[in-house]
Amino acid sequence: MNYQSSPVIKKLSRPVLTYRDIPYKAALIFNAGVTKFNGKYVMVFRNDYGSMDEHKLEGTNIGLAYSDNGIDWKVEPKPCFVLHDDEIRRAYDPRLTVIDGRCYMCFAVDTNHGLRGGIAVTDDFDKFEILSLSAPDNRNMVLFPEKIGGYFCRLERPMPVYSRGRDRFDTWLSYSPDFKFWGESKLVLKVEDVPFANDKVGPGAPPVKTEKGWLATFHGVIRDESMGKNGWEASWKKKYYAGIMLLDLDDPSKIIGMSKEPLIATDQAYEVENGFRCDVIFPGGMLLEDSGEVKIYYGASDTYECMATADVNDLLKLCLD
Ligand code: BMA
Repeated sequence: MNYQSSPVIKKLSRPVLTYRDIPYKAALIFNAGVTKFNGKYVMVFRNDYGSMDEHKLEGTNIGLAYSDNGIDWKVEPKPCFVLHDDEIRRAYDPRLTVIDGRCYMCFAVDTNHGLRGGIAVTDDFDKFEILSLSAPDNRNMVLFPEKIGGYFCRLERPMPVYSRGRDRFDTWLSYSPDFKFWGESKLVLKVEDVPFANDKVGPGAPPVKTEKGWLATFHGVIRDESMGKNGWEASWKKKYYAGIMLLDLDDPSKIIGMSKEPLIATDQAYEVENGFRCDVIFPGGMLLEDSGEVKIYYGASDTYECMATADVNDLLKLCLD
């Protein structure tokens, strides 16, 4: 089944950021986190660097860009965050949330002993203090912008292997008093709840507060064994869609409503052709403007960073109808 983007979604006619915009070695620019901090739009983006022409990748870092309007971005001269040592291979897929005037960055970490989810805090995007790294396997973490019931909250996607069979990964919520210790974990969104997923569902952008609830994007993944070559790789058998749901303001483990159709699907040429992994939409940033416009930032085909807009009331309606 080929799903389409919701009619409430307006995509920009081009990616907001590609390797061409980066003043240092860059190839795949995608899965960014975006927020507003100190009066500016800030983006941290994943850069899998190497050669676009030869389809060769050498490493990963996280780059930094600023914007006055959320559409035109200026990239800083060097990457802002790199993790690499004997144990840690790389950090990637950053997400940003401002809490009490400080900027928190969640990220995924590949290590020699599993995939971990990290949380760091920064005031200037130069110095980062790492507050926690989860036990493996867990990642795709996003923080809510305020305490709920006296605790900080994060959505996350652990990866159970023995109990659910291969790749049946659901979205969970955990609480923390201090960003270091996480617990009271609750199951939020199950793969089987989402018609456009048969493989995994994970958090997208950090949730946005509205009068009706926490508006939260997520990714829904369909594995289709009949798919073959669909990008740089010899074979790529998955499609990623962005979905949208509404979580209870006081108990964000409770889903108030969810759109049964994807919010964003691939359709633009740069989303379906010549990418590293085509047909992937991976939302990582969502901003609610005073006008009611919602800006949604997403990685497309693991190759470009893109943006779409929608009206907040249309998004709420999608969740509640
Ligand atoms: C996931 C993550 C994402 C990526 C997606 C599609 O497992 O690795 O970073 O965008 O796969 O390849």
